Formats: sequence, C-alpha cells, structure tokens
Amino acid sequence: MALRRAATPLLRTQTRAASSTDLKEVVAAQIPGKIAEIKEFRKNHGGDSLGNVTVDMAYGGMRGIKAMVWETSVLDADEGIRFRGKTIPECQDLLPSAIEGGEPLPEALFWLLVTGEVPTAEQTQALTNEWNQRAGLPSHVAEMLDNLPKDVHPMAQFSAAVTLMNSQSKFAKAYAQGVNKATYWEYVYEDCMDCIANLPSIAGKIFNNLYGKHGHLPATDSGLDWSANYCNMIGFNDPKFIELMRLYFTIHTDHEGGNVSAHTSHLVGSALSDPYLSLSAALNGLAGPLHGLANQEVLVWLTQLIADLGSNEVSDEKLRDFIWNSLQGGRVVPGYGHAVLRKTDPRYTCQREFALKHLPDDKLFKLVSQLYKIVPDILLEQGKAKNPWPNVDAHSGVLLQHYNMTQMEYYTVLFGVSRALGCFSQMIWSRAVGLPLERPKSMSTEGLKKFLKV
Ligand code: CMX
Repeated sequence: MALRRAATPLLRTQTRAASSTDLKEVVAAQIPGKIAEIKEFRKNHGGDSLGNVTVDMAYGGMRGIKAMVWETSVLDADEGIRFRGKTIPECQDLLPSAIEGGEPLPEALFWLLVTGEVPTAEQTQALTNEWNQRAGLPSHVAEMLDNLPKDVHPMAQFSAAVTLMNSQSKFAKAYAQGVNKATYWEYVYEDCMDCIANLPSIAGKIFNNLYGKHGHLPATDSGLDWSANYCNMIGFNDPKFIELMRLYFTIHTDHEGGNVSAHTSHLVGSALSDPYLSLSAALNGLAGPLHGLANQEVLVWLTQLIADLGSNEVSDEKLRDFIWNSLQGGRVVPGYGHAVLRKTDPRYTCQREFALKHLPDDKLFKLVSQLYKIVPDILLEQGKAKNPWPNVDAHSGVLLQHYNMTQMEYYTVLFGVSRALGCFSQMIWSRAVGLPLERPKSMSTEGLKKFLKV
C-alpha cells in the first residue's frame, strides 16, 4: 500500500530526497508537505486559543506567551532542550561523529535541525564538503577586521563582519530583481549556507588579529570538518580541544525560538532582511550579559573570586561569603538561573561529563563543581531567582581555559558561531512556509488600564 502511494510524483521526489546527500534537495522535498500541514491545521484550529496574556506577562518580558512558531527545537522547563525531539544525550548517541564514539559533528546537528532527520555519515560528510567549498571570506570583510582597533569587543567585530557579508547576499539580490515569493527560501538557504561556511574564518580572524602572534589566517582545509577547520585556523590542534569544539558548536546551536538571539533573528528576518543582517542582529542580542555574554561574565567572576580569596582552593564558607557579597552588591551570579529552565541545564551536564572524562583534576573545574553544590542553596535562600540551577554558560569557560583558550572576552563569539546554525535552520523554514512580518501589539500603561476598565 505504502509502495503504491510512493508512485505519486511528490512521494517519488520525497523518497529519492530522503537518501540524498544534498541537504537542499531533502528540504525542497519536505516543504510542500509542511505547507499543506500548516494550512490544514490553521483551517481547522486557527481560532483556538493558546492561553491568556496577563498584565504581568506584558510587563514581565513576555515570559511564557505562546506567540511564535519555531520548528527546530523545543525547550522543556524540567528536561531541557530537544533538537527536533532529540535530547542532547540522544544526539550524542545518534549523530555521526568525526572519531569513533566521539562528540557529534555540528554539521550533523544542522542536518537534523533543518530536516528533522538524523543524517547518515555520508550526508554529514557531504555537508562538511559543501561548507568547505563555499568558504571564502570576501576581502572587504577581512580588511575591515584587520583595520579595527584592538579594543573593539570581539562580539562587536563579529557582528560587524557578518553585517558586511550582506554584500554577498543572494537573497537581497534576488529580492531586488523581484523573484517570486515562493522561491525566497532557496536564496535564504544559499545565504545561510554561505554564511555558515565563513563563520570559522570570521571567528578565526578575530581571534588571530587580537591574540595571535600574527594576524595570518590559514585557508580552509578541505580535509577537515567545520570545527576542526576553525581550530586549525587559530592554531589549536589538540585533538581533545577539537572534540570539545564539536560538542560546543553542537549544544549551543538552538534553544527554541523565544530567547533573545533566536527571537531577534526571527524578528529581523521577518522584515525580509537577508540572513546576514538577521544573524548580525541576533549576535548583538547574544552579546548581552544576561544572555550569551554570561559565558564571559562567569570567567570574569571566577577570576575575581580567585583574586579576592587568594586561591582556587577555598573553603565552602569563604565561597558562601563571596557569593552573598556579590548578591548584596546587587549583582547576579553569572551562569545561574534561566528564563525557562527550572532544573540544571543539560548543556551544563554534558560539559560537566566532558570535564569528568578529560580533565577531572583541573583546579578550575573543581572550583566550578564546588560552586554547583553551593550556589543553588544560596539562590534559594535569597528567594528571588525562579531557577537556582546552572545554565550552559556556567561551564563552558572552564573547559576553554583548560585548553589554553584564556581570552574570556572572546568566548561569546564561539556561542555565536554555534547559534547561527539554530537561527538559520529556522530561517530557511520561516521563508519556506511564508511566515509573515512580526508585529505584536504594544500598549501604553494608560491603554492597559482603559482596556481593563481599571
Ligand atoms: N543571580 C542572582 N539573581 C538572580 C539570578 C542569578 N543568577 N537569576 C535570577 N535572579 C534574580 C533576577 O535578577 C530577578 O531579580 P529582580 O526581581 O530583582 O529583577 C529575580 O531573580 C527573578 O528572575 P527570574 O524570573 O528567575 O529570571 P529571569 O527570567 O528574569 O532572568 C536570567 C533569567 C538568565 C537573565 C537570570 O537568571 C540571570 O540574570 N542569570 C545570570 C546571567 C546568566 O547566566 N545568563 C545566561 C542565561 C543563559 C543564556 O542565555 O546564555
């Protein structure tokens, strides 16, 4: 029966595409079915309510309002992130890796995010090859980075470089030529792939310009995967560091759509700004200390702690005093708390497992582990944070420090390289199913009072 149905042209294309190593062909085959699914769903349930919006939600940063569609991942408050239904441990089990039993390749996670399907090793390799082929930093972007003063924050450099890449946008050119809106996704896809291909070079150039002995950037090596290429460009060739980067670039990709960076890319993309402009906007949001910059803040805070207490081996009592002083000074404990999560972030847990496996005796790791036992109780006692548990940013820096990437102000760039994969996988679908301009209704306090007849 199923075979008989597979004889229709659409299903024939879908069947052929499922085994294809060409990501674009696989997505193209999925798009008509998704459009039909959404049309049917909206026809039958378009008027159904998703819940009430309260005055507190409007003033409280729109927490919990179900008001946007994001296909690629979903965040559960207790369980953490699922990428297309798969938890991080499941992804570690299922996704192709570069070495036997190693960490997943971000290429494989991108394939999963875009298609909802676990790629084969051949499909993953095809994506690696394609990104390597597409790499080639435009000279004006390289020159701009070379000419920036050294005190421009790496995230500002990153965002500026991605903005300048917009000169290459195939979507912007196609739009200017008036192409049919049904084909937008194809040009957006091209831009997303071109941009991803160049992220190792952009991030590598920023690193080498700021911290390298010389600004030289090795060319993309067609024999290396995306993460290994990045490591090669900055001269970090320890195989364990390369594995760490594969894990890092995998777990930071996507965290459903409402977080600042993902939502920003979605909002800006909805104006049909091209993927470069949308991503650079997202990077500017990621650069905030309550979001991605928290990975820098954690290391700054730990460094201060060690300086103040004179050692990274200190008693629980001294740590408690330091944390209370931080809180009483009106500062947050960076790396702890979350707007959605209510348990330890599984992205924290998998980094902790990496540390237990590869650097169990690292002194900074031991300090981070000690804090894991102490900070939640203090935050609970303080009684403000809704989630006292650590998030992804509490652990990433200590791993980077171990492998001698000590430049903490650079850390958020790595988060951004990875986050691009999540933003772009959804952006391809947003244009494919024709999501419209985002334009929520805002109200003044006076308008709210009138509306509620207060
Ligand atoms: N330390 C001290 N206070 C904290 C806290 C923390 N780690 N987390 C939350 N709080 C405080 C908030 O500042 C807020 O205080 P006020 O009522 O005085 O404004 C109160 O607890 C309630 O906040 P919440 O509802 O629990 O948390 P939010 O959804 O408002 O904010 C987050 C979430 C992540 C910004 C917050 O927990 C925080 O500032 N954490 C530290 C920064 C951090 O690690 N950010 C990275 C998050 C992950 C990421 O995006 O990369």
